Amino acid sequence: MNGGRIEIFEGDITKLAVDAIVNAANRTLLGGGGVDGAIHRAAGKELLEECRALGGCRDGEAKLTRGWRLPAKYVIHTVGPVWRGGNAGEAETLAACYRNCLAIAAKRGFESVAFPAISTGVYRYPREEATAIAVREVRDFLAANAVPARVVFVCFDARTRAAYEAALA
Ligand code: AR6
Repeated sequence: MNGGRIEIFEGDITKLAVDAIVNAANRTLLGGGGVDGAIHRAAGKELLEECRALGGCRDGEAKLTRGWRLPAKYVIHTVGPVWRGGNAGEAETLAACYRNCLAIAAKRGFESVAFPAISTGVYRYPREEATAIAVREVRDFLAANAVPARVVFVCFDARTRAAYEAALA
């Protein structure tokens, strides 16, 4: 399955020594709660300074920064959709997040990329639907691209892990 290129990790994404971790950010790119807050705390104030120069980010798009004090070399910041019931283009926007992050990783030659479950926290995207989109987009991208060699789905809790296991099965 996936040639062993997809892994699940249950824990804190800020601990991972990969080429890039993905941040589930907001349009300002100036930090927030959830995984965004954890990444900014662990990376240090230099990350915020670098983000200030980026001028924000549109929903579904992605922007790259250094990882600063993180064990990851880079952070790919993306803005997932706020769940509004499912008829506001949420699925396409979420798919675009995964595709655009992977495109940056491929362009930069990153071997390993770790994703949190984008939009499934504060933005309230239903977990099972979001993980199915994440798995589909990553599989499709890996089938068409040699890089990144490895993608990690980071699950902050057991329910998210179960959702990824079901989506990958
Ligand atoms: N490592 C891995 N996953 C985490 C971590 C962590 N350290 N912390 C939380 N998660 P959320 P969103 C999981 O709310 O829904 C922020 O304020 C969490 O359990 O972080 O895209 C931003 O600034 C959930 O499964 O992101 C935006 O305003 C997943 O990460 C807004 O939240 C995403 O939850 C974005 O909301």
